[in-house]
Amino acid sequence: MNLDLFDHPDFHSNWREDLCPGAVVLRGAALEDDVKVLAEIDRIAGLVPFQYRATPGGYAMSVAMTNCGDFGWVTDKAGYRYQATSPENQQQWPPMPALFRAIAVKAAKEAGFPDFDPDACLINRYQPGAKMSLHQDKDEHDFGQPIVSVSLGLPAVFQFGGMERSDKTQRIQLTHGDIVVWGGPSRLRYHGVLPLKAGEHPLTGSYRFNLTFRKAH
Ligand code: MD3
Ligand code: FE
Repeated sequence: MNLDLFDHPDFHSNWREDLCPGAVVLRGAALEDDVKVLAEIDRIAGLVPFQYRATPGGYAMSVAMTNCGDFGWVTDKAGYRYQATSPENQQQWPPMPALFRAIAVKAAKEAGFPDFDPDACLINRYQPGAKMSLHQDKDEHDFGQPIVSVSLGLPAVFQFGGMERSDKTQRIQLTHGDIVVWGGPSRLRYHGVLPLKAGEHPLTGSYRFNLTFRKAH
């Protein structure tokens, strides 16, 4: 047995946890691309800055957001929706980088969704205290397509429940490099993120980033 393998800087752990039918965690699956992905996030945020958008009820979200791809997810007093342009500058969102698409498509394939064809990537940025209340992702047109989530930076406690808001929830920690694929019978489960604990990550400082890849249209 060659234990040195595990000390080598090129060795990245990557293991699979089946959470519930249709939901798979690929631990560490984005580690090998972390620096490149973070550089792309920086570049995209330079084109369309992170915004604290308002919910339809008029409250500012604690999570800051931007998007890339053919469509971006936005919210304001008119409601939640996908649109092809940014409300800030009326321009198309920056294209989805080929690397982003490749990571998402590969993860979906590993989780049993070989036809995933994302056209939207929502980029969430959490600072300490930022959270996302329990919700369903149901603004997409085809629930047969999964959602792929990539976590980077500070760890978060992710919460997922069932098909009703009142269903019992489970908690899992999502850390730097983890990818989760939510499809099939898990696609419409309620989920959320507990308030981010303050900390310092060597690559992202005091932030957590989460990319969610979706087929919006
Ligand atoms: C479970 N984002 O942007 S990603 C969201 O960490 C969102 O920023 C969270 O929920 C975040 O909508 C969680 C994990 C996730 C994404 C979609 C799901 C879990 C899901 C869809 C169905 C069930
Ligand atoms: Fe969600």
